[in-house]
Amino acid sequence: MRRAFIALLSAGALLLAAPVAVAPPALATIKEAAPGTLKEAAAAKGRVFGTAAAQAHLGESAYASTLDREFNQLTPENEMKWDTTEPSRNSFNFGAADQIVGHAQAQGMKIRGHTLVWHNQLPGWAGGISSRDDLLSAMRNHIAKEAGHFAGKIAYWDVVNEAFQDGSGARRDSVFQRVMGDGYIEEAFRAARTADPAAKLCYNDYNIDGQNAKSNAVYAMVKDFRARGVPIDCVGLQAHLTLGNVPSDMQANMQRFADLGVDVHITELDIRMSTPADGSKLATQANDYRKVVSACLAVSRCTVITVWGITDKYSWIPDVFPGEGAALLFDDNYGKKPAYNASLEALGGTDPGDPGDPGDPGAVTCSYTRTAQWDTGFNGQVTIKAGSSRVSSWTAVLTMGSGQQISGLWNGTPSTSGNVVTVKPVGWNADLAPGASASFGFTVNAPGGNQAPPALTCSSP
Ligand code: 9MR
Repeated sequence: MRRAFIALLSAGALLLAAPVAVAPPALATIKEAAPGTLKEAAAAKGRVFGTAAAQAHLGESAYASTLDREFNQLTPENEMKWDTTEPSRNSFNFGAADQIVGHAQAQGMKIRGHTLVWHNQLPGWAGGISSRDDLLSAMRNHIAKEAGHFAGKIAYWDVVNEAFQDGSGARRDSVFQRVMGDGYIEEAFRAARTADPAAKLCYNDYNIDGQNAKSNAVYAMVKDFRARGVPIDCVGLQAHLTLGNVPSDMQANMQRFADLGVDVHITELDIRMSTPADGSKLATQANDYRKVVSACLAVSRCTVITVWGITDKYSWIPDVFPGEGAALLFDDNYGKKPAYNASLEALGGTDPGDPGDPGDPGAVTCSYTRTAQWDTGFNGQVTIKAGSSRVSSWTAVLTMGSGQQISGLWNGTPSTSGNVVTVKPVGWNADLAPGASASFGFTVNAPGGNQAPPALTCSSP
């Protein structure tokens, strides 16, 4: 026998469900003691927690729901790169980028533009220019058109990416460097400021996470830019790290950049290991993520932490480093890895999937969040959480308000009777270990503008 819980969503939902059943203590049933997602925990610390994401995967429901649940900043992984946006000269294609930007905006996520000037993923026509004036004009046009197209939507731009060499800290030998010389970086920043005055403009690079010749060179450049009034607002430390090798001076390195008057962002965090993963490697990785998050929290100007992908399934690592991978916070099946829990804890959060209230043996509780809204509808997400005993299945019942209709539902199996929608699992998310949770999402059409949350109850099985 399972108990059913009525989750009180808001005073409005309460009125819809049962106008007389005022029961304030039930609120405590669904109230979490600490933030339960990365983005909520980061927000409580005044930080943003982001991920790279690919437009091509947004149609995969577990991908989109994990993205939307956990992250409040999105970096398009490839869609804004020069070869995609300007494949031939002065002919622009923003289709894929517009789509992923639209998704991020609907979710209220900040967007990181990535990246305006980079030697990789550069179209052949640009790489073939040999006159300084011509390349400068092509670069200025690219920045004006791309940053101009997205102006007002971008929180941060990676204006120039990876312009320094490993080891020596000398400038990387790229077409920009060869043809335009050292001055191209500041030209790019000036053009970006003109095109989108509201975006924070960042220099982004890898292997500058600790203090070394390369980060020293970037430091000297930022110091010089600040002294001469070249517009730069932030430095991105990519943080593509290997297991057990978080630089011990990462915090000190971030602090020295912050002391120049720029924000510091961790922009592409992943921590790779030799595959297959095992418990010991995953524990080391969790500790590594904890160190990175804690270092950021110790520096007040470290305001953004972004991981380079949601799930290990789509990480760039195995393609480039064969035999390595498992570098991210969610495994191939979107399961939370120890690194996820360590990152959340370092941010002061607690996984609501942790074994919960021992006073509720066998019960499930549920909660609702609105994940997007527009004039005539909204998206909602329901999370069902097992108590201290395993449950083999669950049922959630949504009572829709007046003028509301569910037009799509994912990660659940709905059946509708009048304004009551009963949702069962889809199979893979039926069985919940003690304290574990499952979520489903749905879209509500509400042409009359009724945004009130549906009333929600849940039970097991
Ligand atoms: O993750 C990106 C991968 O899908 C691309 O194939 C690759 C091509 O250059 O770029 C990857 O992202 C890179 C990022 O844009 C800049 N820093 C290093 C990242 C990993 O290579």
